[in-house]
Amino acid sequence: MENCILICYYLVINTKLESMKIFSGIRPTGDIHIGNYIGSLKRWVEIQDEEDCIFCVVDWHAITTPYEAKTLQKNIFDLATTYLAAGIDPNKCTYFVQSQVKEHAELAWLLGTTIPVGELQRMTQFKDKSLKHKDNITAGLLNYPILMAADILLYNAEAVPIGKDQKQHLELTRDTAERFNSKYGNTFVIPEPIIPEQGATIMSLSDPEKKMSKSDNGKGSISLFEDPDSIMTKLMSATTDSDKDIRFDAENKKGISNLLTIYSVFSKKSVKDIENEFSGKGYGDFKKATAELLIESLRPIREKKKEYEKNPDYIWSELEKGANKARKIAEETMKKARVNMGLK
Ligand code: ATP
Ligand code: LTN
Repeated sequence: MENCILICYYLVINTKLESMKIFSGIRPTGDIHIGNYIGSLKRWVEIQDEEDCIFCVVDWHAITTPYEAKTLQKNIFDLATTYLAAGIDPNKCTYFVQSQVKEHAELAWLLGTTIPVGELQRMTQFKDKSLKHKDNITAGLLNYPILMAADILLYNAEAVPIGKDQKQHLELTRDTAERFNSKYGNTFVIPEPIIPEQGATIMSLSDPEKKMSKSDNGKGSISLFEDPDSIMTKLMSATTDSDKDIRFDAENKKGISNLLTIYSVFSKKSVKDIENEFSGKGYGDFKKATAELLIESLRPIREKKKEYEKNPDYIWSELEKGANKARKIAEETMKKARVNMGLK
């Protein structure tokens, strides 16, 4: 009996020792869509039991593109309730709002002194967003990846679950950490990306050449909280090709391949099995089945969100507890980074 207790104790300690440090965040820029969910949030929920996870509402990132000051707090609250509705458990991980831990800004400043401007100007997201907001290209937008690097490096994260569009920013984070470590001595852990094999980029339903994005939340995007009628309408009008086969071909049949990916993720069936199931059927049948699957899969998330919304005190108090936990780790990393750079 005693041996058994010892073995269990050893296993618990060992599992903890082996767990990986994870950090990730989403910008509170509006209702999140199924692309954000598949590319990022869903994975967070799956790994929170085994890994040592920190999930953040990255509000300082949300103000780098035009936004309404009056609605920012609502967006932060909405995203924080979305995390919980999707299955994030604050008892299993650390959950907080970025601006509540000032060390993010301090580390971003220090890292900024080590990053060549050319590297920031080369970032695809900077180029895309600069084109979209031509009259408002701020230093904040350019420096965004420095803040993202600070978010990750502050917590010694070994892995970062993200969609494919953020891979370039993670590479910049790695380069920044390596450059800093070799110039000022070993300070930061070099993080790896965790990008889902399936659904790394969910495409827009109306234009399958473009990624689904919060900022284009028209016909192309399905919010996690979209009402059933609207899901059905958007799916039925999704852009597909003029062919008839329901077959995965990411090059030539982008629209149908995107729908197959969505169907596969939510049904947990392989693409091959879905192709067989729908063989001989038309695009209309497949679109309708995809809409019905989405409506049923998103229903519990929508219902849980409504429940959490009734209890804002709980949400804000969990976020505050999380910020206190996060701050302790961030303060330690900052001490090391300051001293290594010759600051006090
Ligand atoms: P915005 O339009 O405001 O830039 P966004 O839809 O690109 O928003 P983010 O908040 O930038 O969303 O991204 C949150 C997470 O979702 C990131 O990990 C990102 O890689 C992932 N993600 C965003 N869009 C997609 C997509 N279409 N498919 C898969 N993952 C995605
Ligand atoms: N840049 C990311 C959001 C983000 C993030 C992070 C993701 C900010 N800080 C740290 C992972 C880790 C985006 O635009 N989706």
